[in-house]
Amino acid sequence: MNRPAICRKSFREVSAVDAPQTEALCAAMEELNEMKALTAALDLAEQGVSGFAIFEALSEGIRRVDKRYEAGEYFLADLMMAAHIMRSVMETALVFPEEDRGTCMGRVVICTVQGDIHDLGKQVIREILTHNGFEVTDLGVDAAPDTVVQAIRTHKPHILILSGTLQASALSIRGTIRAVEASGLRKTVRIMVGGPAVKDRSPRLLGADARSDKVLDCLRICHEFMAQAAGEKP
Ligand code: B12
Repeated sequence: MNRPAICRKSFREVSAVDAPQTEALCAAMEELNEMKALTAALDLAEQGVSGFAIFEALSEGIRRVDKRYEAGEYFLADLMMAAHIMRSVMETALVFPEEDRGTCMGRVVICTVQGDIHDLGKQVIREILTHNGFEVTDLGVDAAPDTVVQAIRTHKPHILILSGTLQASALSIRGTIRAVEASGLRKTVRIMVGGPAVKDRSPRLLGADARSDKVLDCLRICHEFMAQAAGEKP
């Protein structure tokens, strides 16, 4: 399907009035109907509904899919289909206008940590940051601590973002930060962690500088990190 040429609203333009309109998209995701989901998302985009509201509807739809999975009505293949639909809608309906990309706000390295292949949350964060002027290097999923350390050496990021979804990924996040500490590079980079794996966890105990589950927090925190870094310059 071709991408529509319309200019979509930014993720920052969240509006409560968008919510009722998004039920069709939510339901299409729950039914695992890709064509219906794409049509509903494009309709919403044409109506000017914010990209964030569309993303939230997809996330709610995927939570409904998960409930059915937990109830034994859906299986792993259905979760894979849900992820496929989410990616497909995000690629088709959540396109950001190129002209919004300004001068480089800072360099970011992002990944899903070792042992975890969930990446839809990470993907959205990457898009939001890229759209807002950050230069983002995405190491993908299942990123080993050594890969992360090497990426810090190569790309010299101001910020490292570690995402984890599985419960076990909290340990992987901690292990990755320990590897960064052991490499002597910890002082060169601010670290933000997020995703369901670290919900309710203290960032300090994980060795991170910040933690959040909300994609929109991510942009605010990155701006704060950059302001702090600027303040530290001699
Ligand atoms: C889709 C899905 C999959 C897809 C993933 C595809 C992909 N490319 O991501 C597939 C089918 C591959 C999959 C595989 C598995 N999955 Co799965 N999966 C899901 C499901 C249904 C949705 C996850 C999702 O993408 N949600 C949408 C995204 C956008 O939301 P999100 O990830 O929560 O991220 C949000 C925030 O956390 C935030 N965020 C994320 N990272 C960061 C980072 C920062 C810095 C910030 C600020 C924010 C942030 O961004 C998002 C904003 O809303 C969840 C159920 C659920 N309720 O979450 C199960 C779930 C996570 N999976 C689960 C399991 C068990 C598995 C498997 C082990 C299944 C198996 N038997 O093989 C494998 C794991 C393989 C592995 N090694 O990782 C369990 C995890 C249990 C646990 N607590 O550990 C869940 C909860 C299902 C369940 N009810 O049991 N899964």
